[in-house]
Amino acid sequence: MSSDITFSIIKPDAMGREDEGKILTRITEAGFRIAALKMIHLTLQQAREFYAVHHDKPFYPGLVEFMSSGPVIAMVLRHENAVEEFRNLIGNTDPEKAEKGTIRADFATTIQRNAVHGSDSPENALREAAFFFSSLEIF
Ligand code: 3AN
Repeated sequence: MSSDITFSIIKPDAMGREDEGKILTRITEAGFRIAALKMIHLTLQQAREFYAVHHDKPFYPGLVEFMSSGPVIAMVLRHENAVEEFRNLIGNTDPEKAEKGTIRADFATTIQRNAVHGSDSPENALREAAFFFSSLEIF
């Protein structure tokens, strides 16, 4: 399966601090091309569906409440080996463990409020992109 796209969300914590411009600059300066982008305020139900894979985890209720707490920016990004390259750019889920210079090291505050989402596999990138965008909206 193609790995030239990944899917990302700039999360409500980063949006609330108005860090979205700086984060988008970091993403494009790292060579990612924006193939689709929209700002959206997820309902609780939409957040539950998006994170359904985590429904049995203890952090799930807090995660879906947080992700529906304010607007987010959802985007599809193009790059060679996009999924892996983007996860390298954002760093570890836990900002305490995120490598210096990564987006999460610089913008995340906690493991939950971790500024950005990045798909963890090419299959999930396609599924997540299709959750937010129709094929006509991905360039
Ligand atoms: P990643 O986003 O780095 O792929 P996942 O898929 O394991 O991480 O987790 C999805 C989201 O769930 C994370 N981005 C984070 O917001 C939240 N999360 C993961 N682990 C925890 C945890 N232990 N406590 C609170 N929230 C968590």
